[in-house]
This record gives sequence, structure tokens and C-alpha cells, in this order.
Amino acid sequence: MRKLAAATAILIALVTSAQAAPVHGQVTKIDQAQGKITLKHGPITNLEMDAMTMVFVAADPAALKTVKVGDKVKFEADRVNGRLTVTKIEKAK
Ligand SMILES: [Cu+2]
Repeated sequence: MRKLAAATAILIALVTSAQAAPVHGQVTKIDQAQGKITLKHGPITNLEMDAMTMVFVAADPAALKTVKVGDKVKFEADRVNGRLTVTKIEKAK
């Protein structure tokens, strides 16, 4: 019962969160040359996306040098010119 209450609280927090809320994920691949990163991510509310593994374009390719494959990360994603783009990424503490 306590678990259910906690899950409900998390769900409410997710649903009511603002746009481009930080998403937790893990880096599975980095393509520095193409400026792309593959992330196994949790739900992304502002993109109405469930958890999955997928490729994103990096808004700033230099940001891809701050993380490596296997890293747990916190990132923000948005649709930029029709492409799913990581606008912010950092190693999760
Ligand atoms: Cu996705």
C-alpha cells in the first residue's frame, strides 16, 4: 500500500512536470562524427515518449565528449527542426 502511494506520487510528479524536464538515461553509443548519441532512457513527458533505447542528435556535439558509453546521465530532450535532440546532458551524480 505504501508502495502504491509512492508510485502514485511519482506519477503525479511526472504528469505535472514542466516542459523539457530532466530525463534519466544511460549512454549505449556515441557517434562523435555524426554528432549523435544513443540513450536508453526513461519516460520523456514533454515528448510523450515511454522508456526506450534510441538515437538522438546532440544540439552541441561537444557535449558528447563529456560522457562515455555506460555512463548514467541526466539529460533534456526536445524536437528541434523535427529531429529529436538532446539539448542538455550531464553525468548523473
Ligand atoms: Cu525515446
